[in-house]
Amino acid sequence: MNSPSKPSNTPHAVRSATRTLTALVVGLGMSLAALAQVVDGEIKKIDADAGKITLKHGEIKNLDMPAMQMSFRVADPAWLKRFQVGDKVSFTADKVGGQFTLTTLDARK
Ligand SMILES: [Cu+2]
Repeated sequence: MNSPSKPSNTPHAVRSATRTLTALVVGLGMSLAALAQVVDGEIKKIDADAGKITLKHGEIKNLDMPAMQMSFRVADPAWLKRFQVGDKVSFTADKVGGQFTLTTLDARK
């Protein structure tokens, strides 16, 4: 009664996350993922209606961009709800359809 945890939970969750990540990377195109550099940032604003997240970010070498604060479109709309203002994140960004877009976004520990 006191031990409801199942040993199979963790491997399943990891497998699930890996599958999701793989689908995301394939969906975005491997060339973008291969070129993009992981950058540290902090979330300053989330505009769910516009599908944009404003980040204060470090230098983004693959976009030839110095550190600044700016807004990005998001590759996955779920991020608009998963993250909060003040969250420290690491991300990759690229130009997709002429607009600066976050192609990956993860909480930073
Ligand atoms: Cu910028």
